[in-house]
Amino acid sequence: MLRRLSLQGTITDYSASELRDLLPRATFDVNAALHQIQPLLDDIAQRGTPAVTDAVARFDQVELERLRVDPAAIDAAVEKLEPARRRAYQTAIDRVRQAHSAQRLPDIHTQVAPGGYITERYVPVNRVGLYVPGGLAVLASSVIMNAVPAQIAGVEQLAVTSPPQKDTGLPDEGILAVCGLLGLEEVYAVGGPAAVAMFAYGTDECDPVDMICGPGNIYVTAAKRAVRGLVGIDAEAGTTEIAIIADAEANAAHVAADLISQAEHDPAAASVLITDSVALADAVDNELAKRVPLTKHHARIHTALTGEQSGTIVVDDIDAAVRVADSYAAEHLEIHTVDAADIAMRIRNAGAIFVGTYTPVSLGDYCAGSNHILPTGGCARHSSGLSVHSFLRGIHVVNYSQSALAAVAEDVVTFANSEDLPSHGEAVSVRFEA
Ligand code: HSO
Ligand code: ZN
Repeated sequence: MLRRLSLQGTITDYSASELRDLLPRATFDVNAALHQIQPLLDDIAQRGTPAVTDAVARFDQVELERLRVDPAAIDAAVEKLEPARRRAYQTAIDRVRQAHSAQRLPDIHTQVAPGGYITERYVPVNRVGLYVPGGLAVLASSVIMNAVPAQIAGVEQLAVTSPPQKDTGLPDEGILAVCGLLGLEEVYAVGGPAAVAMFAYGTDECDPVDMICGPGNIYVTAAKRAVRGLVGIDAEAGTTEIAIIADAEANAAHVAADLISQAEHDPAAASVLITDSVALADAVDNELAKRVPLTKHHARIHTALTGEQSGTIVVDDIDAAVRVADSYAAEHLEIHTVDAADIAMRIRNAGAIFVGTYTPVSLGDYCAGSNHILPTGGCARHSSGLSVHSFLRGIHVVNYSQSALAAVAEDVVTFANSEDLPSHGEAVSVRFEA
C-alpha cells in the first residue's frame, strides 16, 4: 500500500539538501489561501462584530445574536459528560498538568561585574486567544494541550473560540465540557479566519489578544500568518505526520496501526515508515491491506497512505534510518527497534519521540502527559512543540551601579565610536564629567 523508496547502498551519496528533497512531503501553499481571505480580515478589522457575525452566518451557516457563549452552556456541557468520558478528559488534564508544571522557569539572576546585574524575568503573555478547530475532527484534546501550558505559565486571560455547530449554534459539547473542566469562561462560537481576525483586531465583544495559538485548517493558518506581528502566534500547524523507525524485530501490526492512526486525521496526513528490513516493510504492507478497509474512516486513511506524502523508505541499517529521520524531522517519530531508548537519544530533529512498541503516538495525543501541538512540515529542525515557554517572555532587567558603569565606560565609548555613533558614548561619559 505504501509507496516504496529504496536508499539502500546510496544514502551516503546524498547531501543533506538532496536527501531532504528525496523524502516524501506534502506541499502546503499558505500564501494562496492568504490571498483569498485578506478581504474578510480587512472587513473584520473595519466593522468588528457585525462583520464577524456575517462571516459566521456565511461560513458556519449559523445566525447568532451573540458570539460569546453563555457560561450556563459550558456548565451544562460538563454536567452532561458521561462518567467514562469525564474520567478520560480528567486523566489527560492531570497528566499534561503534571508534565508541564515542571517547565515553569524561575527568574535568572547574574552578576556580570561588581555592581552590575542582569536579571532575566519570565513574564507570561497577558491575554491569549485559543483557536479550536471544528470540521473534519473536533479535537477537545487540543484545548487541553493549549490551555494547560498557558495556565501554568500564568496567562491571566485565556479566550477560546471554536466554530458553532449548525444544530445548536454552540461549539462542540466536548470542547465546551473541557473548557468547563479547565475553568475557561470566555468562549466564542466563531470559526475559521474570522475568529483569528476577531482575536487579533478585537471587537466590541472581544478585547484584542496578545497571542493566538491553536491548530486550524489552511485558511486559519493563513489568517495567523497575516496577523503575525500585530499578535504573537504559536506556530503554523500543517497536516499531521508520523514517521516510524522499525527494524526486523518490530511488531508489524503495531507499526501498521500507528501509521493508520495519524492518517485518520486527514487525507493529506503523512505516514512514513523507515526500515532496514524488507521483510518488515512487506509485513507492514500486509497489515495495512488487512486493516485499512476495516477502519471507520477508510476513505481518507487510504488517500493519506497512498498519497505522495506517505511511503516506506528502505535503508541499509539503523544508522541510515537515524539520518533519514533527522532529515525528515517528523512531527511525531516512533522508534520500534531493539535498544529503542538509545536510538531515541541519537535523534536530533523531531517534534516528539515515542520510544518502543508500547508508546504509540495516540497515547501522546491524549493521555501521556506530553504535548501534542508539535512542529510539522520539517519545522522540527528549528522549533519545539507547544510548552509553558511558548507563553513566557524573558525580559532582561539591567541594573548597574555608578562604579560598575564607570568600570566599563571606556569600552562603551570605544565601541560606539567604532560604529560612528559617538552620541551613544557621550550618554555614558556625560555621567562622569566634573
Ligand atoms: N495527532 C494530532 C493531535 C490529535 N490527535 C488530537 C487526536 N486528537 C496532532 O499531533
Ligand atoms: Zn492524532
